[in-house]
Amino acid sequence: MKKLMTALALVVFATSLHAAYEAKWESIDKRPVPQWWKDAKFGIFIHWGPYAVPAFGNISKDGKFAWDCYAEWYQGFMLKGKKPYLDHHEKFYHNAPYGNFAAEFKAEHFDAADWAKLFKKAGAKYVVLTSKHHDGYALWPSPESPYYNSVAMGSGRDIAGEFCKAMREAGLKRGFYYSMLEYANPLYPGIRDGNPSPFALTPEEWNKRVNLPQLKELAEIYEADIIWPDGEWDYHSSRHCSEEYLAWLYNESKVKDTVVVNDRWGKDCRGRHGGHYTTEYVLEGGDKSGDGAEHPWEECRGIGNSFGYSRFETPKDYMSRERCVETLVNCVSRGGNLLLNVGPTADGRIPAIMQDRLLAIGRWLDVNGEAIYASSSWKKAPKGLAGIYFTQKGSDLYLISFAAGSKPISFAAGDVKAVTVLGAPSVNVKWSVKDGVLTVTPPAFANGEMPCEFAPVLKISRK
Ligand code: JFZ
Repeated sequence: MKKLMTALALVVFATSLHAAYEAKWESIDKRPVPQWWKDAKFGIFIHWGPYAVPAFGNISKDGKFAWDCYAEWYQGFMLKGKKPYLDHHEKFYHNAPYGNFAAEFKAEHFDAADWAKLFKKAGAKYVVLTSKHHDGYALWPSPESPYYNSVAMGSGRDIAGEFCKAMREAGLKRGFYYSMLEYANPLYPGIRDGNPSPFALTPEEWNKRVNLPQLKELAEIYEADIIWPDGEWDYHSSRHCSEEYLAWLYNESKVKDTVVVNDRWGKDCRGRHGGHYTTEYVLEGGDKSGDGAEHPWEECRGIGNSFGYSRFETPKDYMSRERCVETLVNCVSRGGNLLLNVGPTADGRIPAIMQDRLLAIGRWLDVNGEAIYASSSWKKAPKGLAGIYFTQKGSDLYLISFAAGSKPISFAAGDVKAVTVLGAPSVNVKWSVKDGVLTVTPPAFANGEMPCEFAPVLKISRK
C-alpha cells in the first residue's frame, strides 16, 4: 500500500511538473510575475522599423498626449485617411508604396553594443525591442515573413539577434514587442479600413499560421526574457489562441521559468489577464487600464509624444531631464515600472536629446537607486504633498522631493531612528518625531553639496 501511494504521488508530481498551467486564463493568471521584473523598475522600449525612414508624426499642439502623434503609425494613419500624413507622403515621397521604406531602412550605423552601453548607463535593467510593429516588417529573418524582414530587405542584418546578443553580454534582460495585427498583410483578417482582402484568413488561421509561430520563434531562438504583445484589440483572446500560447510558454518553452509577459492578449485582456498590466501615457491622459493596480503594472511612453522617431519634434515636445526622473519616480511610488521609449533613426543612432535624458536618469539613479530598485510603494504614504513621492524597502522609507523650498513636512511615519540624504551622508537633516509623527525639514543645500542635479532623496530609517 505504502509503495503504491509513493508511486501515485510520484506520478501526480511528475504530471504537475509537466503541465503546470492549463490553457485557460483561470490557470495562466495564477503564475506570478517573476521577481526580477518587479525589482527592475526601469526598462527601455525601442520602436524601430521602416517608419523610422519618414520619421514623421503630428506635432502635439499643447504638449498634451495625442495618439495621432505616433510616428510608427505612419502607414496606419494613411490607411485611415489622416490628412497631414497623406499630404506629407504625397509631397515628399510621391505616394510611393509604404513597403519601399523597408529598402531604405539600412541601419548602417546600428551598433547594438553601443546601445547596450547607453542603457546600462541610464540605469535600465531591461530592454524591449519592436520585433514587428503593425506594418508587419520583422526585425528578424522570420519564415512567416520571408520577404519583408530586416535580413531580406533593408539592412541585411538580423537586428533582433544582434540586439539580444549585445543586451545579454551587457547583463540586461531583453525581450520583444510583437504586433498581432498587420495593417496591410492580405492574409490579415481585420482592418484595412473598409477594404477586406480577398485573401484574408480567419482570425484563428491567421494566429496559427503567423502570430503563434512568430511568438514561438522569439521565445525559442532569442530566448526572450519578455514577450510584449500588442495590436490585440481586433479579436477576443480565444480567437488569438493566446491561452494556448501562454500554456506552451509557461510549461514548455526554454524561458518558462523566467519569462515576463504583459496583458495585451486579446480585446478582453487589458487590466485583466496575462502578466503585468500596461498603461500608456497614463499621466498625460492616455490608456489607463491597470493604473495603480495592486497587480504588477508598467507604464510605457516616449520621451516626446511619439514612440517611433518623429523628426519634427523639437525640445519643447520632450520631457525635461527632471520630468523624466519624476515620471519614473511617480510610477515606482505607485507600485509600477516605467518602460521609457527611444526611437532610433533609420541609420541606427539614438537621437542626442534621447541620450541626454537617459544619461540624466542614470546619473540620478547612480546616487538614488537605493530608493528605486527592489522598492515597493508605501501604502500609508501621506496624500496631497505636491511633488513629493515615497517608496519603501524593508522598514526604511524614502522621501523623494521634486518640490521647491525647505518648508518642514509632517506625516505619520512610526518609529523613526535616523533621517539622512542619499549620497550626502555628511549633510545634517533637521527632524523630530512625536507620537509617531515625523517632522522633517528638507535641507537647503549649500553650493555643490546636493548629491544630484534635482530631486534629492531622504532616507527615513525606522526601527
Ligand atoms: C500601441 C501601438 O499602437 C503604438 O504604436 C505603440 O506601439 C504602443 C506601445 O502600443 O498603442 C496604442 C494602440 C491603440 C490605441 C492607442 C495606443 N488606440 O486604439 O487608441
